[in-house]
Amino acid sequence: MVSMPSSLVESRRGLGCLQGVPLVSPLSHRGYSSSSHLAEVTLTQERYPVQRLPFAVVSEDDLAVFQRILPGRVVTNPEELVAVNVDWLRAFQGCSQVLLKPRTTEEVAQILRYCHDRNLAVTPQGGNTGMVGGSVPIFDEIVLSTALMNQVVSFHSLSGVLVCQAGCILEDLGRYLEDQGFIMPLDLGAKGSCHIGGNVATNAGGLRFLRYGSLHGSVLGLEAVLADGTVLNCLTSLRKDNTGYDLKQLFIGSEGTLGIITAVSIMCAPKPKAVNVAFLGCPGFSEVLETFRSCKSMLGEILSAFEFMDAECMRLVGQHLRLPCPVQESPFYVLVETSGSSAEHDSAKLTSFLEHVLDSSLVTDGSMATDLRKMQALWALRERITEALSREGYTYKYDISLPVERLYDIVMELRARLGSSAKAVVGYGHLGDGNLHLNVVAETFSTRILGALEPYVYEWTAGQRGSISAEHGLGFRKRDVIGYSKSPAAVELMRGLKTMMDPKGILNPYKMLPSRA
Ligand code: FAD
Ligand code: 2HG
Ligand code: ZN
Repeated sequence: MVSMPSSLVESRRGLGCLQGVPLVSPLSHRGYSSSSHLAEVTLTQERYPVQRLPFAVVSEDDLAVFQRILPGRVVTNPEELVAVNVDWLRAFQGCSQVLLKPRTTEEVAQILRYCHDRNLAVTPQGGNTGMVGGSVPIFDEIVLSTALMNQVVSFHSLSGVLVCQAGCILEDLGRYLEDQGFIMPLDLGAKGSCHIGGNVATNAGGLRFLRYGSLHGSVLGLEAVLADGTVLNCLTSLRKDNTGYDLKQLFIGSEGTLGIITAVSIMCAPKPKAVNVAFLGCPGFSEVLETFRSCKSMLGEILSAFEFMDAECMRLVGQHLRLPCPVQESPFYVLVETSGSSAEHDSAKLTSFLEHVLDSSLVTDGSMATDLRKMQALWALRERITEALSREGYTYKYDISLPVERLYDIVMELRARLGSSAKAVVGYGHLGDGNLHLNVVAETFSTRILGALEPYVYEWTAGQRGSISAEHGLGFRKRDVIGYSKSPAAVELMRGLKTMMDPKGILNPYKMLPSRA
């Protein structure tokens, strides 16, 4: 029998929570840290109007059952629970008293079967790098981590299909594949911490989307455990399979609300033989757009990324991360990556593209890299913007897709609207996919700034027929604004699916679907 932690006893009286404990950044073990100043994080239930649903509270008997299923892998030590209760952005904090660390699908099934019977709520958690408060409990939900489900099951070098458990870290999978001449079809700044299961659950986009497309295409199969403990094995490795509804698609982007993904089968790409990165300075946003047009027409099939950032982003990565700007200071910067099979052919194409954009004054200065270290240094300027922003202060995040020609308008409008109340208003992102990361940084969270931003940003985005969440999902933060991008009929159908698959609502409650008015 596991002894009952005193904080758990308290929680039965009044949901006592972990407050004021110094927080360890979830990414710090891999060299990233989310924030240099460890300010206290406010409990989500105090900051937002949310009511705990009538789930059971974990009892001593429950802990004993969990211990039997997962010997030595039931965590109740409050210090160890801090990191899983707080999200990467330090914007949301729950007060879970239990962390479960299964190793196998069968263990996940036993846990969910039990939680379902007992009406205990569960938050699935991968690397806890999500941006919308989806990965942490809101109240005292049990955290089920995939951290120990990190085995590769198989890799087939002819088809390029990798089958692995959900808790494999994206970067580890990349290293494993590299040895065999392959790469993962997705890459993101959080690769050192995020899990492939979390990537699939959020339908992560990232830096290779332009080339390899969405996980809805590259995930060939998956295995998930449903709310009542049923194991759904859709772990096929076939490219083509039109036998009935494609159930795996339901779980891709379902943010832990329909089932716990325990394994995935994913199609990987051969490692490109020649990779080049060019980092360019542009005098204005219209030149950024023209550079993109030239890129598509002159680089064609070898173009693998087209990312942009504004001068404010460059200032912040310089100030907080000491990353030097490799080109002359400019209002905008663009990162172009090519990936192909012939170094000579690709560099000839890239050279003529660069001559064209420099001659036509679309670009004022540029820096090129072909060796790995220099390419990584150029990529770091773009990949580490999120980290630099968190060091600047509290960040209000918007992740929107728009017609590409309107992508920067909202950044300028918000600068005018907020004036000096914001420390920084920045725009950057996956321009090649029409995806803007609009971030507003202030000293601390303030309802006044939030009121100036919302619903303004959502209304503006809907007015452009854009999406209010291009790649990060809805989680807790954005569940109530789904209506800006989805019709009432679509939201009702989603609710119906949720009710059918999880009638007691135990899987990641308070997330993704809007609260009932
Ligand atoms: P978590 O954060 O742990 O969880 C995210 C959601 O998935 C939660 O709702 C959780 O309940 C659910 N979940 C996790 N695992 C499972 C599972 N096995 N089964 C069911 N549900 C599960 N995102 C992008 O799309 N593109 C980017 O370019 C990008 N760059 C980033 C850069 C940085 C520096 C950071 C910090 C984040 C970035 N993100 C990006 C956001 C984040 O990394 C992704 O959403 C990622 O896919 C989350 O994976 P994770 O393992 O950390 O999941
Ligand atoms: C990126 O593309 C991520 O860097 C994070 O999606 C974006 O922090 C953000 O707003
Ligand atoms: Zn992104």
